[in-house]
This record gives sequence, C-alpha cells and structure tokens, in this order.
Amino acid sequence: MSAAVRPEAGPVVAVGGAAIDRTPAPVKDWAIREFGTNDKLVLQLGILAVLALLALVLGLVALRRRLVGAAGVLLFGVIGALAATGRPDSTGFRDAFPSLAGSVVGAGLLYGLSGRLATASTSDVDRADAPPSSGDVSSADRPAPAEWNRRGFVVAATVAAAASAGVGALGKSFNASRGKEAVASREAVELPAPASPARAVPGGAQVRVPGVSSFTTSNKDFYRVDTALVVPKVNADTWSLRIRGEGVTRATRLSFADLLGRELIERDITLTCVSNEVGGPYVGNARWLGVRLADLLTECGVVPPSRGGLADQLVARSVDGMTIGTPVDDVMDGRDAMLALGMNGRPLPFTHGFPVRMLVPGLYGYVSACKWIEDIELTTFDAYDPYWVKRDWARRAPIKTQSRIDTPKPFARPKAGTVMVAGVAWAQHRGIDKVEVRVDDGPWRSADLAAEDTRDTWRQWSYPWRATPGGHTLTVRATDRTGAVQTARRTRTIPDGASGRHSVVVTVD
Ligand SMILES: Nc1nc2c(c(=O)[nH]1)N[C@H]1C(S)=C(S)[C@@H](COP(=O)(O)O)O[C@H]1N2
Ligand SMILES: [Mo]
Repeated sequence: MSAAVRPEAGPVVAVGGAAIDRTPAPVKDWAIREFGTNDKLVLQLGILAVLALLALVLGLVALRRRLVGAAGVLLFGVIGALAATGRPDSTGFRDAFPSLAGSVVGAGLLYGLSGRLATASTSDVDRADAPPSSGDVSSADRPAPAEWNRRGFVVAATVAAAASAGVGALGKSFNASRGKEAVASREAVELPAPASPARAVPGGAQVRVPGVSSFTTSNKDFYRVDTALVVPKVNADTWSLRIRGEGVTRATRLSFADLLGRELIERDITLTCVSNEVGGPYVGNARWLGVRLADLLTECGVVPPSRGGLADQLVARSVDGMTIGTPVDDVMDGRDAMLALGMNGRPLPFTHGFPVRMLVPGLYGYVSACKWIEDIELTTFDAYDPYWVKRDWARRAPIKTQSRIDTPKPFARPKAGTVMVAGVAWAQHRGIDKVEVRVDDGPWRSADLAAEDTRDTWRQWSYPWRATPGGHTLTVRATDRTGAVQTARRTRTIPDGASGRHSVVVTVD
C-alpha cells in the first residue's frame, strides 16, 4: 500500500520519522550512541513489535466488541497519517493515504472476521451445551453454520493475509523499479577529471601506529547521520537543482549534466557531526569532487552580506524535505564550499547524498552538508529557521577544536615500557597547530604532529609514552592556528557541539 505511494509515507516509516522529529535531543543522542548506525533499524523493529502487540490486544477486544476493535485499528491509521503528514518531507494528504487506507481495510476486515469467529464460537458453545441424549444425531444433521463459519473465517483470513502480502509485494517491486532507475543512473556516471585537483596527501599524514584511524575514510566506513529511515534513491537523469531567493538576479535550474560539465574542484575535507560526543565516531575525512558553490552563486547575482548583499542565510533543501541553513558569508569567503558529486573517486553513495550534496569546510554537517539537495534558497536568518534550528540547535555552528585518542582503547592493558598513544585532532578551516598529551595529573607534553594535508582536514598525532605499571588516565588537547586551546569545559552536544577533552583510562601490566 504505502510502497506504491512513497516508501517514506508508510505507517512504520512515518511513525518512526515522526518519533525521530519529536525525540528530545538527549534521548536522540543516547539512541545514536547506543545503537550507532543501527538505531533506525532498532526504531523500526520497536514500532513493529508495538504494532504486533496492539494488533493482538485489538484482536482480543474485537472478539467481544467488534466496533471497539475496528475503531482501534482506525485510530492507528489516524496516528500513522498524522505522523506521515507531519514529517519534513510530507507532500500533504497523499502521505496520509497509506495509513488511512490501510486502517480502513484493516478495520473492515477485523469487524467482518471477528463477526465470523464470534458466530463460530457461539455455535460451538451451543453444540457443547446440546443434551447428550441426542447422541444419535449425526454431525451431518447438526446445523452447518458453525463449521462453515469457522472454515469461512480461516478462508477469509487467509485470503486477506495473502491479499495484503500481495499488495505489499506489488508496491515493493514498484519501488524497486524506481530504485533501479536511480541505481542505473549512478552506475552510468563517469566523473570527469578535476580542473583543480587536490594535492597528493603527504606521506607523513598517516601515523603508522596500529589502531589509528585511516587518514582518508573509505566510503564504506564513513559515518552516516541523517533523519532518513528510507535512503532517498534519486535518479540523476531527472534530478535538478534550483537556485533562487533574496538577491538572486538570475534564478537558475541546473541538471546533473550541467554540473558535470562545469569546472570541477577536488578537495580533502573532514566532515564532523554536531552530535559527536567528545571522543566519538561521527567524524570522517574524504576526497570530494564538486562545483565551487561561490562561483555558482556569483553567476546568479548573489552578493554576500559583508559586501552589501541582502541574504545572509543560504537554505538548502533535500528531496526528503530536510532544510539546512548556512551563512552566505562562509560560503563566499574563499573557502572550498562545494556542491559535491564525487566521494573518494566514486559518485556519491546513495547514503551520502547521491547525486549531489553540499559541503562547507569548517561547519558542522547540520548547518552545511545537505545530502540529496534539490533546492537552494537565499534568505535571512531572521526570516527562516531550518529543521534543526526549529529543534533548538544553534543557527550558526562552526566546528569546535577537538582531539581524540584512537589508541590505546579504553580499559586496554598494555605492557609497561613504551606505549604509543595516537589519534586525530581537527579544527577545520583553522588548522591544528599543536597537540598535547597528559598522563594522570602530570604536565602537558607535546605530541608529534603528523604532516598536515590542509587546514580543512584532520591531523594525526602520536606520543611515545613511558608507561609504568598501574592504572593511568591519558588526556589529549589540541591548539588551533588561532591559538585557541581546546577547552576542558564539558558541554552537551546541543546546541552547538560538545566541548571538553577526551580521556582514556588504561591499566599497565
Ligand atoms: N538530507 C539530509 N542531509 C543531511 C542530513 C539529513 O538528515 N538529511 N544530516 C546532516 C548532518 S547532521 C550531518 S552530520 C551530515 C552527515 O553526512 P554523512 O551522513 O554523509 O556523514 O549530513 C547532513 N546532511
Ligand atoms: Mo550532524
């Protein structure tokens, strides 16, 4: 049912999505932490489990009170419909259809079937109550309805189950074929060579210590954070991007071929999520290929506010209704803000925004990195609050200077002697100047900095520690090129990113 409309509008996805939208930030952070990228699967399974339980309860209720049972099913349809239409990507009533239609059919079935079952069991009771003296009455002489009704129930229920499975399968295959076009369009992409290639990553950028992150994160290992329960499968051949709004003198619509045909830049950029806890995994570094966004905006007549332009906020919209607001000044100040088409030499994976996503070095993903982008609107911070800002996250969010110990792992038991402590530090677009390590309450000692790739990428570091037996706490801090030292003050991720220092406790044997 839902499958044939939009997978995103199905009751489970809609309720799940609405749950995500309404989940208080601490709970959301907790869920992301506990379940990692599996949190969405956990959520969907949870909803299905709750639905199964409710179906059981409603079924039992329906045996006694058919109308109440049926009304219960309808109520769930209404909840699903409200959830679907309330999602950021809702296209209106169309999205309410799967839940409503499904629940009307379901309620009708429950009403009809429970009626049959009720007559069947009443007849059974009648028969059991029949006087034994009438033992000569053969079953053939018994009134047929009981048998017929029980068989009728089984037949009708089977037909209903088969029909709903059939409708589900039809919808799935319909979607699969839509998905197939998107997959084919992605497979057909041939990424052109960049007019402005990235320089080779310096050999010394990767610290040769086991357990340290790889300098370039593979597409497969790159973290994923988004609100999409169903990954949007966009067909690049029919996709287009609109640029419009305040101060745009030449509104534009660009196709994927238009973007591929332009001068492309290739850059290493480290992306970080504002939901990343101190020491957390939501940071990754990739080689991106794309179109310089500032050039496109200039062609459209956009002037940054620092030079008298009207719009100070660029709002990017995705095909799934996400809205992400970025300062126009940041996009146009000379940094390598881009509309990315390629990631590590491949077209963007669907999970990372195929066909096109935005990237702005130095800003957290939720204020810069719109995936599956299809619309750019120039506006003001006063006039519009995007998705996460409506949910109490900061309007502006430059990435905070952070560092992480990759090795040793928490509660490791290294042998006494020289233990290599190593990890990564980042302060995108400012650059890392220094990393220091402290053992217990001792003095801060400078770590060895690996070669810098660019100031938009993370930087690795290592520190040979003379480890003595016993329990020890290792702490790291970074200093960025503005001279700012990573603060010790711990804050939550909301509203503008976690601050504080990463510590690891180990026991040296
Ligand atoms: N359409 C869309 N784009 C999005 C998001 C989203 O939920 N929907 N999440 C943003 C956030 S919070 C981050 S941190 C980055 C993560 O990008 P990645 O999943 O490719 O690592 O995407 C950003 N772009
Ligand atoms: Mo994020």
